[in-house]
Amino acid sequence: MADFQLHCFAQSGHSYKAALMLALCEAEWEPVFVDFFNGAVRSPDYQALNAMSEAPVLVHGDKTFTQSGVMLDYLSKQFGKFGPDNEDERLEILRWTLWENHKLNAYQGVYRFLLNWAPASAQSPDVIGFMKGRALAAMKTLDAHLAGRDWIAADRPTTADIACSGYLFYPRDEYQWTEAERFTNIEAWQARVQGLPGWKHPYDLMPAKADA
Ligand SMILES: N[C@@H](CCC(=O)N[C@@H](CS)C(=O)NCC(=O)O)C(=O)O
Repeated sequence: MADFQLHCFAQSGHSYKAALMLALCEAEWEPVFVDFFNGAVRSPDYQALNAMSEAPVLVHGDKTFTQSGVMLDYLSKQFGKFGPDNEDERLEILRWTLWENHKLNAYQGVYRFLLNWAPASAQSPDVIGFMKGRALAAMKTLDAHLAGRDWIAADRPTTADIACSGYLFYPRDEYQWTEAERFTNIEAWQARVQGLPGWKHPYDLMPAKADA
């Protein structure tokens, strides 16, 4: 058995954060497929693993972690990588990790879910439009922050960069982004993230139903 098990699925940007961190740290890990689109996170077995009914879940020996930000913090300490060098950096990483969970990845994730996988009865144009507006506002915030800087929270990549990567590498057509909805500072930063040794696309790191 590998050192780490990550309960995840390919379309999950929240899971991608932990999967990408494991890959960048060259950890020995294996994915455990979560059949999210068939309601797996609501099953009693899964809720025994994660009472919050969410993917991802990270298992390391006798330790079980939920919440991607907690996993990134734990893994950065385990591997001595992508963590802070001082208290100011620690707080800056925490600030962006809290923000991405609330504003960036939460809205992008729900917006993309509604567009692609929600039942027709849940695809209200008003709700989708609202989610899209919130997702774009968060991307505008990140784009402005990245103007004139290479990395989000320090002068080198940290878990804040990995956290903000959650939903940004999925195909643009899954969000139906138009050509006008482009963020050049985010795209330049994404190229730097993609250049990190061990980087992989979410669809190459985590299982989907067909290959589970
Ligand atoms: N704050 C959580 C968010 C996790 C999350 O929302 N995961 C989605 C899948 S990508 C989920 O399981 N959603 C179930 C639900 O909201 O009912 C984290 O960062 O781990």
